[in-house]
Amino acid sequence: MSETTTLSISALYERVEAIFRKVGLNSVQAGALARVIVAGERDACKSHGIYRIEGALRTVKAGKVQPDAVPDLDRREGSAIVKVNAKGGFANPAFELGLPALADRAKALGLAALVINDCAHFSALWPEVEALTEEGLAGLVMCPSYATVAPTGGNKPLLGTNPFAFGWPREGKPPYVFDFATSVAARGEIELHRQAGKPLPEGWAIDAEGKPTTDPEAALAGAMLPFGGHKGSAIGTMIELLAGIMIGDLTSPEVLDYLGTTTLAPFHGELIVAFSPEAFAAGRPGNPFARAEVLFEAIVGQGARLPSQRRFVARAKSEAEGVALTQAEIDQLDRLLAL
Ligand code: NDP
Ligand code: PYC
Repeated sequence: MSETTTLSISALYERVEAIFRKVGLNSVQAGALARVIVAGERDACKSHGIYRIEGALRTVKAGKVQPDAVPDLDRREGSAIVKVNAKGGFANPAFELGLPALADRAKALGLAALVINDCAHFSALWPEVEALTEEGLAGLVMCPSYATVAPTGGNKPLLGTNPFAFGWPREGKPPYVFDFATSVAARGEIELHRQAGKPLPEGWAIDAEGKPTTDPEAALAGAMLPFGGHKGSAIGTMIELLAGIMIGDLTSPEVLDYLGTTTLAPFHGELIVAFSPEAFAAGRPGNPFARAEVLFEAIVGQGARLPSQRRFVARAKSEAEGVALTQAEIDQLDRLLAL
């Protein structure tokens, strides 16, 4: 077990934000990126924590994201579709800008969507569904990525790892939230296995010849596999349709053509849908939140755990004790701060 150093959440935030400010991100971009990365590290989601800083910096250096972008909210009133153009910046500040209008309209209309276009995107989606559940709304979030996943029955990268997240608000308790790649695992997990010199579990990937592999290098050169066979393949395809083609933005193969590499943050759009459970259940028997609790209790009553429980436990620990980082991670932050 390697030695760890514990930083408070605010101290980690200050370091991450300072790294982004040093390479020229404006305060809107740097603040939103630092919030999402620190939240990942705080919740022990290592594949989308501080590990992502270097990828974001490479993307800035390659000129594939606008470090000083100021996202633009289309202020037309009344529509259930709220649009934010990220102006070539990262998705996270665009989400923060669009959230109040999305929540207001979902409460007023029962249902609303936020479309983010023209953004670089590297983050986990649960911070966004949690922001909706904090407003008492249920939410769905999805986006493409770059072509790294073979459709079931195929053998070449085509779909993205296309993350898909859902949240349901709970009175006085952490929300019900799931958030997963539609590939067997996030690509970040494969890269972390490669860095640690560990083999992949079987069934995650195929090599460039289409043969099953547990070698992370061969997997990165070949293709990842969808989760759940044809079912994950179909959900990944739905995300290309809804959060790529339908919103007039890039699909995962188009993103890979545009970037020419998977070492930079993908550039595409994102779709966020917010639902008011009260509005949908109006006029029907029972309170939707109370009924949901009966379902959650039945799940837990069988000994199963709810998704995100691991994260909420990790969050409580980080909030009480700070975030434990290895010496290599501290060195990485120091090196990036000295750039
Ligand atoms: P995981 O497989 O680690 O987890 C998926 C979900 O399942 C989580 O909500 C997790 O909760 C839950 N879960 C795991 N085990 C159990 C269990 N035994 N019982 C109940 N629930 C469980 O996620 P992935 O590796 O697929 O994805 C990781 C992250 O990568 C996601 O946040 C995703 O948004 C991000 N990602 C981002 C992409 C992008 O392009 N921006 C692309 C692909 C992925 P818990 O966390 O509590 O374990
Ligand atoms: O982990 O699959 C992933 C991923 C791709 C882009 C951002 N995260």
